[in-house]
Amino acid sequence: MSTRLATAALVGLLLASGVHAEDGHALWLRYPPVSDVALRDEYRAAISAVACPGENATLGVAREELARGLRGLLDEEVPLVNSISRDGVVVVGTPQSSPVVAALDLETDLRKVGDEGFLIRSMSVAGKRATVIAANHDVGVLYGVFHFLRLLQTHRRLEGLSLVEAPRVQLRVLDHWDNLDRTVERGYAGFSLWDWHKLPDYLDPRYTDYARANASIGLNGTVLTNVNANATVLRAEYLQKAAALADVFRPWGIRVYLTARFSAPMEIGGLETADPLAPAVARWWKDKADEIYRHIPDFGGFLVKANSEGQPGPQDYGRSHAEGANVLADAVAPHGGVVMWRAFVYSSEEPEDRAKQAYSEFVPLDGSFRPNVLIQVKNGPIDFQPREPFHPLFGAMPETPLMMEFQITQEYLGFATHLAFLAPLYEEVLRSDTYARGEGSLVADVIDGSLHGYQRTGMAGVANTGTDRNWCGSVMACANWFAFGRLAWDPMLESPAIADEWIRMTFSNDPGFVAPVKTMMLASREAVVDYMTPLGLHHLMARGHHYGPGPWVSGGPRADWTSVYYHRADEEGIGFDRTTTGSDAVSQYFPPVRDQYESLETVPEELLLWFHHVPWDHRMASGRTLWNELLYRYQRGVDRVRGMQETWRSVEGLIDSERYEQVKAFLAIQEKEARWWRDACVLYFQTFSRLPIPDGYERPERTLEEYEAITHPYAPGI
Ligand code: GCW
Repeated sequence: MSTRLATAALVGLLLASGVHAEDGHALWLRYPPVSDVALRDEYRAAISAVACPGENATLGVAREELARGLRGLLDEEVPLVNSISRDGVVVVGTPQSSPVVAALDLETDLRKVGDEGFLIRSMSVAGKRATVIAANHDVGVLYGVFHFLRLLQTHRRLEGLSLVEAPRVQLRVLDHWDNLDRTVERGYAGFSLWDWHKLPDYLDPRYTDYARANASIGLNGTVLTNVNANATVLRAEYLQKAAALADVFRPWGIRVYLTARFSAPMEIGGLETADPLAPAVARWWKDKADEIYRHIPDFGGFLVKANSEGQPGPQDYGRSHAEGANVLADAVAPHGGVVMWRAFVYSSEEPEDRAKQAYSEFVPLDGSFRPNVLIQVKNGPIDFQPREPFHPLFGAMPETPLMMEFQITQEYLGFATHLAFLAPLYEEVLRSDTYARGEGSLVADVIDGSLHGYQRTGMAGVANTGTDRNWCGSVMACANWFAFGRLAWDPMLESPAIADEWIRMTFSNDPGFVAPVKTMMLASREAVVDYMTPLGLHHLMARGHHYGPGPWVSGGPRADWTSVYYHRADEEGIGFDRTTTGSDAVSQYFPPVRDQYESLETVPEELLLWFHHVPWDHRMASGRTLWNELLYRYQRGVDRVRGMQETWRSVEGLIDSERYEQVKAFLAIQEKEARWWRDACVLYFQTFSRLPIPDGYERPERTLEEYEAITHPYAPGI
C-alpha cells in the first residue's frame, strides 16, 4: 500500500471510530455525530426541519448555528422550512420574527423570560408535533438555540420539554487583562486575541469564534483592555479598532467595554489635571463618551482600577472613589452605559491589614454612587488565592450594586498546566452565607440583586483566553471559562452539573469517561489548595510572576507584597491573627459569621490560618498536631495529583490521542510542581517549627537553599 493510501485508510478508520485528532480549538462546540445510534435515530425522528424566519444578524447566526449543530450531531442535513406541514419541526423565533411563534399561546411564559431568556417546549403546532424555541428578543433566541444544542450534545431526551430560562445576572462579562502590545497580564495562553495593529481593516476569524463561544454560555460583555490601563485605547484611531470588534461581536449579543485610565484627560487630553471635580475634566469625559458612542452605539461602559497598585485615581486629588466613579458615570449615563469601579484597592502607606482595606474604604461610600455605577469586588479580600473566605463587602453595601469578580486565568493556581477546575471555588463563594439580612443571605443573592433589590447586577471573570490553538493554554483550563459563563447565567448551578455538561460537550458522552473525569475535576481545586496553601494559608507564591512557591519572600517595596506578611510563621506557630485581638478583620463580617471565624473552636479548618495564629502543637480535629496536619495536607495534595494521573491513564483510548496526551503531560508537570510546592513550603516552615518530618512521609528532594535559589526570569504573564 502506498503511503498515501495507508494514510487515507488510517484517517478513515479513525473517523469511523469517532476518535480522531483534535487540538481543542472547537471547545465545547464540536457537534460530533451522536455516538449512540439509537438515540441519534430518535433525534432524527424528533427533528425533521427547522422553521426560523427573520432577516437580521442575530437570527442569522442563530439559524446558522442550529443548522451547523444539527448537521453535525444528527449527521444529516436538516432542511429549513416556512410552514409546519410535518411532524418534527423546530420552530424558532420571537413573536415579531416568526408568525408561527406569534400565533402560539406563549405570553405567560414569555413574560417570565425577560429580555434575554427563552423557552423551549415540546408542543403541538398546527396539529403537528413540534419543538418551540421562543424568546422576546433575538438574543434570547440565540441563547435558546445554544441551550437546545446542549441538550443534544449531552444526550438528553427531547420529549416533553418544558424549559423556561432567564439569566439571573444582567452583565455577564469577561475582563481581559490584555495590553495594546498584545501581551496579556497573567495570561498563559499566548498573546492577546486582539490584533490591534491590523484592526480595523483585518478581522481575524477568531473574533467570531470567540464571540460565538461566549454567546454559547450566555456571556454578553467583554472588557477588551487591561485594568492596568493605557489611555491610548481611548484615542480616535483605537476607538475605530474597538468599534470593528464590537461590530463582529454584536450579532452574538456581546457588548464591548473599555478600561478607562483615570489620568487620560491629562495623558491624551492635554489637561493639567484629572481632578474629577474640575469642570474641564468632567467635560472631557463627557466629550470622550460622546465620541465613543459615535463609534460604538451600544458601548457597554468603563471598567476602572483606580488608586490601586500604582494606578491613578481620584484620591490623587483628595477625592473619594465615589467622586471619581460618578464623573465617568455621568459621562456615559445619557447613552445608557455603566461604570464598573473596582474595589480592589489597598494603600501602600496604610498599616491596616490589607484584607480589611477595601471594606474600610468603600462601606462609608455606600449610597453615594450614581445609579449606573457597579462596584466590582473580587471574590475574596486579598487576591484570587486558591482559597479565601468570601469578601466581607458582600452584604455590606445595600445601597450600591456590587458585582462579582472571579479570576478564570490561574494566576495563583499553577498557570495553565495545573488542572484546577474552578467551579467548586466559584460555587463555594456564591453559596457562602453573609447573614447580611439574617440566615440565607447568600453571596449569590447579593450578586443577583435579590437581597438588596439592586437595579443592576453583574459578574466578571478575568479571562484565560489567548492565541493558543486551544484558547486557554490547556484543554482542561477551558472548563473554567465555560463554568464561569454558566454560573454568571445562573449563580446557583452546581459544579457537578457544570462539569458533566462540559465533559460531554468537550470530550465524550461515554459513561466510562464522564464519571471518572468528573470526579477528578471536582476534586482538583482542593488538591491545589492542599499542595499550595492548606489550612487557610495564602499568598505564599514567588514574587512578581507568581509561579511556584516563595514562602520566604520578604522585604522589597511593600510588606503586603511579601509572603511573610501573610503567614507570620515564628517559633510559636503560624497564621495571621485576624481576630478581635489581632487585626480584627473578623469584625467586617456579620454575626454569626464573625463569631464563627473569631473562635478557634468554630473557625472552619480550611480557613484556620487565615484568621488565627496557631501554635505548632495545636490539636486538630484529626487528632494530629498542627505541624503534622500541615505536612499531611501537603502530602495529600501531591497524592491527589497522582490519583488524577491514574484516573487519566484509565481513560486512555476513550478520546482522541492529541488532547489525551496533552492532559497527560500537563498532569505530569502538575505532579512535579506539587512536590516542589510541598517540599519548599515544608522545609521553610520547618525552620520555625523545628519539628521533624515524621516517618512514612516523603523526603524533600532538595534543600531549602536550593529551592530558594530557583528563579524564573521568563515566566509568562507579566
Ligand atoms: O492579582 C493581582 C495581579 C495583578 C493585577 C491585580 C488586579 C491587573 O497580580 O497583575 O493587575 O491583581 O487585579 O488589579
